Amino acid sequence: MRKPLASVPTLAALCLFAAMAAAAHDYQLGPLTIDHPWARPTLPGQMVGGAYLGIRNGGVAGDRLLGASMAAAKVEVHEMRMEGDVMRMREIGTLDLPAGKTLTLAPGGLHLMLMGLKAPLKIGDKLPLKLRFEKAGEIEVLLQVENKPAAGADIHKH
Ligand SMILES: [Cu+2]
Repeated sequence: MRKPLASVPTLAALCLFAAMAAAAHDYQLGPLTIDHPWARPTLPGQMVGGAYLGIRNGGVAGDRLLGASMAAAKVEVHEMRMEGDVMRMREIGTLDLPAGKTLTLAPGGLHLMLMGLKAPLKIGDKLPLKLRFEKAGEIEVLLQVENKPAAGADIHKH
């Protein structure tokens, strides 16, 4: 007699879940979910880098990202956008997080600018990054250095 195969899909789902859990990492701070903070690797001598993450505000009230800091660099919130045919980057002080919305910092748009890097960011590095919010307070997350395709392809969510 054959064993019932009912458990196979369950097992496959579990494996998939485990694989996703290993690739993605997120953090909860009150109503805020901080999704997969990551940064691009940098070359030796490169003083600046970019860091990215998603912030979902699952609460009923708006909040605001006031800033971020880390030991390895000075961190500023930047926005990159096309003005005519010129790509411009500017510092924006804080980021509004409306209730029920997800804000995504990704290459080519909003990002955390890491300035004055003391050492190159290498793939596999995990760097503590402190995020400061107006209402939810502070949280330390790990910035994972990895190569991701540009253009908002969110591979960890597939
Ligand atoms: Cu920038």
